[in-house]
Amino acid sequence: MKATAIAHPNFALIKYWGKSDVEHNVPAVGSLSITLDGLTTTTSVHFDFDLESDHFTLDGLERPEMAERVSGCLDLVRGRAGVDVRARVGSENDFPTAAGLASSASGFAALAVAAKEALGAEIGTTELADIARQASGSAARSLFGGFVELRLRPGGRFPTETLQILGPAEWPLRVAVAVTDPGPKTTGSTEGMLRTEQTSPFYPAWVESSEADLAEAREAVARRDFEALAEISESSCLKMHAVMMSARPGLVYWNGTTVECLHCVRKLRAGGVPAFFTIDAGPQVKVICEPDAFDRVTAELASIEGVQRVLTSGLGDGARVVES
Ligand code: 2P0
Repeated sequence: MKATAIAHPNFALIKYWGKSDVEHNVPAVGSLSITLDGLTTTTSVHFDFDLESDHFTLDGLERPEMAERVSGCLDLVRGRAGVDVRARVGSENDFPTAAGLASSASGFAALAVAAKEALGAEIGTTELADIARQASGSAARSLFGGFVELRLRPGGRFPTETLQILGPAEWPLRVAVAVTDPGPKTTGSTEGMLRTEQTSPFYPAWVESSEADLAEAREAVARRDFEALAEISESSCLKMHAVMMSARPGLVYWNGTTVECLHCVRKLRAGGVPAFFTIDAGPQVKVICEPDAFDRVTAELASIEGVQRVLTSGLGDGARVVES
């Protein structure tokens, strides 16, 4: 009853921010993302009837503040497998945790896959994505590789459906992450989303406009139209940050270097370099580019004062079992 799985973070190009059902963690908007191959979470789950409670370590340290969410995810898998047994869970990230690098996405995707394997539970892909989504909205997307869409399915068997829309090799874009502050973010995503919903006057407009953004991005991906994807992705990112900033108190995840990076990328694209940015709930700037532009993009980002390091990645596969 032991298995190890790996998963990679994903970065949303059309963003998820807000929940229609907090208790069941149902997103208020669909999202579209790319799964990376460069950063990896490795999670081992060992179910053991001798344990009285679940045990969880992240990068070798006990993290009691995350234990409830981990056990909640395990409960869903245990419920489907019909067994009542506790687990020892060890998770390792080869990149900074909780710094806006989507560690909860890769973490809960790897956890769901490893737990299902360890219990030999018969859970289909759609249902496993739904289990991961309940643990962390973005985690459902890391179950799949390449370009991935999470769609709302009100009234369906599951409230969302997650699917791959293009494989990683079908449009092999590259990603450079300018790390401007590797420390943990000031406000967690769940808290930030609730504050935004409750206090931003622009939140309804954000939700209303998301379907059109998704459709535009989906079409750009289908056509492999880089410029169109760049425009709609930067628009979704900036719109999400605008609605975050309009909460009370406003959520400002950026630092000065974040803004410098954003201008750098815009200048590069205006000069014909195929690159665009996206920024999540943290100050790091993720730059997506065509392979030919990759060296130029990483060199430009590395030269910006305040950029501490540049992580690089291609597009990769979804979460998978590596040992059972
Ligand atoms: C996203 N983010 O689409 C957006 C953009 C951050 C900014 O999904 O509350 O950790 O656990 O469902 O998945 C981060 O949110 O939030 C996120 P919960 P999660 O990638």
